[in-house]
Amino acid sequence: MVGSTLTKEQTTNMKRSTAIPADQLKPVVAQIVAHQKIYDLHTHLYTPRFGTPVANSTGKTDPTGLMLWGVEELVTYHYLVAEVYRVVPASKLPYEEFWKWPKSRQADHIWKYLFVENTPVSEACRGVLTTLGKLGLDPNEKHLDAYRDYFARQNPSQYIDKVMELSNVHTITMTNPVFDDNERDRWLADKTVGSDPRFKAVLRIDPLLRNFPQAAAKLADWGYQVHGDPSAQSIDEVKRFLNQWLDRQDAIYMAVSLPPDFRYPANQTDTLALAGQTILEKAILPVCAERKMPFAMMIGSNLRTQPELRDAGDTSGISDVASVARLCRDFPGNKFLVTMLARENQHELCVTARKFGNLMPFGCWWFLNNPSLITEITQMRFELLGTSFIPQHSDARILDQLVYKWDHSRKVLVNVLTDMYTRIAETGRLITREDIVHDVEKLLNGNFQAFLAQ
Ligand code: HDL
Ligand code: ZN
Repeated sequence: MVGSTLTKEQTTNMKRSTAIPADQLKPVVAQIVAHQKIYDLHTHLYTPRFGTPVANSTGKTDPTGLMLWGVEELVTYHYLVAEVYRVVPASKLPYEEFWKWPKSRQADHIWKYLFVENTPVSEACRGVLTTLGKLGLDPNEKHLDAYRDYFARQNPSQYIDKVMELSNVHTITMTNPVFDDNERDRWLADKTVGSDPRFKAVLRIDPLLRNFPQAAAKLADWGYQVHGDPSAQSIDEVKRFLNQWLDRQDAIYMAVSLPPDFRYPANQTDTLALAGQTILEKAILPVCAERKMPFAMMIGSNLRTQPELRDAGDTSGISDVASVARLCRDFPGNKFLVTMLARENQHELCVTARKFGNLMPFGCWWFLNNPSLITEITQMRFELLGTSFIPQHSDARILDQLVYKWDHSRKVLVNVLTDMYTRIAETGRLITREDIVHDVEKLLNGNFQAFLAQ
C-alpha cells in the first residue's frame, strides 16, 4: 500500500486480524451478497409509463400496457403455461380454448393444478411461492382471491420501489424490441416513455438478423430507403435507423436472440443467413463500435417449436461457440455480451472468454436458470475466469419475479462463493471481508458497469 506507515509484518497481522476463519465464511458471504445492490442487466420489465393492464390503486389500466406485475401475471408466466400443459394435456384442454380464457381463469387453472393439486416443486412454481412469502402473503392459499386484493391495492410505481427494495436491485435493464408495434408506437407517442431513473433501455433487433427481408419491409414502411437485399444504400439506412433508436431510447446496449444454427461466417448457401451476416458486419457492429456500446448475443433459442404454446413454445439447442470466437477475433473494437442457452455450450464459452477480453459471458439464461445448473455454471466460471464474468441476470418478465429470481440466485452464489473461498483459505491465503466485498461488488454490479464503460 503506497505511503503505508505499517511494516510488512504489521500489514500481514492486520489482514490476519480481519481474515475470516473458514468455518465462519458462509454467514459473512451471505451477509455481503444480500447487501450488494444489483445492476440487473437483462429483464423484460417496463416502467409504468408503458402502461399496465393490471388493476391497481390508481384506477388507470391499459389493456395493451407492457408493465406486467401481480399474482395473475405471476401465475400465468409462460414457463408455468408450459408446465400446466404437462398436467392437463391439450387432449383435455385444447390450446385455443385456454388462450380464449380471461387471464383470471388461466391463473385459477394453473394455481389449481400446479400449486394445489400437485406440489409446486418446479423452479418457476417455487419462485411464485418465494415472491408471495417475501411480500408477506401466505403461500398456502387454495385460491388466488386471497392475493388479488393485495395487488389491486398497489400503486404501480410505488410497487416497483417495494420490489426493488426486496430484491435489492438498483437498476432494471429493459428489453425494448423496436420491431414490436406496441412497443415502437409507445416510444413514438411519448419520447419520455423510458425516462424512469430506475430503468435503462436496450435496443432489441432480432428480425434484423433472423429475417432481414421481413425487417427490411418494415423499415421501408417506416420511411427508410431499405430494400430486401443489404445493398450499400440499405446498409446506410439501417445504420441511420439504429442510431435514431439508440438515441431515442438512450439505450445502454444493443441485443439479439439467435437460433442454435447461427454461424459466423454464415453458411454460403443460406441467403437469409448471408443477409444477416452483412447487416451484422456492416451495420450493427460498426454502430456499436462507434458508440463503444456492447452488442449482446443470446444464442440458442429455437422459437415456437410448439407454436400452440405461443411464448411458452420455444426450445433450446446447442450452438456454435467457434462463431462467437471468430466475431470476437474479427471485431476487436467491439464488446460482446454473450449468454448461451445450452448447458453443453457453457464450458467452451468460458474457454473462449479466456482468449478474448472483449467477450463477457453473462447469466444462466432461461432453461439454465435453475439452482442445479446455476451452481455448475458459476463454479465452472470461477474456476476458468476468476471473478471476470457476470454470473446472473433475472430475465424477469413480471416485476414481482425480481424478488424470487434474485433470492434464489443469491443463495446459489453464496454457496459457490463460500466453497471457492474455503478452497483458497486451505492454501493459507487469508480471505478478508474486504476481499469478499470487492469480489461480490464486481460480480453483481461492477463488472457490467466496467464493461459498458470499457
Ligand atoms: O429472448 C429472450 O430475451 C428470452 O429471455 C425470452 O424472452 C424467453 O421467453 C424468456 O423469457 N426467457 O426467460
Ligand atoms: Zn430475455
